[in-house]
Amino acid sequence: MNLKEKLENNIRLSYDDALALYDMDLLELGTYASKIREERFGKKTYYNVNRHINPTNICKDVCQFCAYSASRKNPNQYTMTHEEILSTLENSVKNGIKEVHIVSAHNPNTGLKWYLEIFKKIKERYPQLHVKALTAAEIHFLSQEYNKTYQEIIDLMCKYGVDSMPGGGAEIFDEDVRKRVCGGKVTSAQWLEIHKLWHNMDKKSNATMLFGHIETRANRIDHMIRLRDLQDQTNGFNAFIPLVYQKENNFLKVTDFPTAQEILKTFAISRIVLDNIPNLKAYWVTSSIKLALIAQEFGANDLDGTIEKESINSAAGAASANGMRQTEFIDLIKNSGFTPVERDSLYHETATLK
Ligand code: V47
Repeated sequence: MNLKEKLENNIRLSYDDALALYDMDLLELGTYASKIREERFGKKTYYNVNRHINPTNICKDVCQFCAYSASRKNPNQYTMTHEEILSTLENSVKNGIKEVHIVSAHNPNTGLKWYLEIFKKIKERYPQLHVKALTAAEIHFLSQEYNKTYQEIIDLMCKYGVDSMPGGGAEIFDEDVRKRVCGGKVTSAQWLEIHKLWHNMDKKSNATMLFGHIETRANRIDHMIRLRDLQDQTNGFNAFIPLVYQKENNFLKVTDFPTAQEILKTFAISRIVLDNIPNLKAYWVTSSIKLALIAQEFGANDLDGTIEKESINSAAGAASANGMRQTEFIDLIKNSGFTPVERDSLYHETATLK
């Protein structure tokens, strides 16, 4: 069977097939990806009302692409107290957030309890709030720093009230590229192992892929296939999130940036190759809202959320520091011909707006 026959008959693609998709015409690729999206979601596009909090930017690791962590490029170190985090949340809860997404740098000075007790405090004050927190990179850091196994950290996360895990820290799985962009932190195998352990607790997580820097198309396909293999075993990933590399204020020397066509192809290919991960998120923060809206025509069915404040990607140049108003989000999705559907963190629909 040739590639087009496989696409027409929804046959799972091999690594070589998947790589060959990049040579296909963009609009043809978009048609195949849209067909899959339409069959599963029709015109619905999911978003959620959430708040991002990044409690510290002091980091033991040095990722070349990161502009957020405190370094000679970003001398403004900070670590929030639990009171500061809770008072930040007070306003957000009044604004109607359903999820708090907490990701920190790898700060060796705070102690393990600072990382964990905040979840318990949030749950005590706002039991209805979904806590999405601690990337596999943070879990790896905490396990090394405090001499605990991954499973012990995961048990503590469950005990302290973490509901789901975000997809950060995956970057790009290819070992050579990974060494160059973020050598020293969680390895690809460890990232996958941590998510597997989390899924084995009957919990959900997301998976990201940082692309548009020094990786090749082949590296992206390899990344997707490693995720697809794990998802076959666990079915624990809710969403795949291709993150477009932002170039400001970091240490990585990149000269060739992906065109909009290349970004859209990557979305469409993700939708086709990751046949077992239900949601494809066009994270508007890194793709820009304009391209995220167009990505709806290339397989994406989720645009993430209102965010309120974003520090990691905005430090590297993304226009996301102040999030987006819910009304604006809804209007943009509607005006692009799709139906905005508010979802909770586990992708249950909470409100559909006609
Ligand atoms: O892992 C860091 C990325 C990630 C840059 O799970 C950069 O729902 C682009 O994972 N250019 C953290 N990206 C953000 C993240 C995330 C975001 C939204 C939703 C979810 C989810 C997860 O940000 C890091 C890293 O890959 N990042 N620097 C940069 N210069």
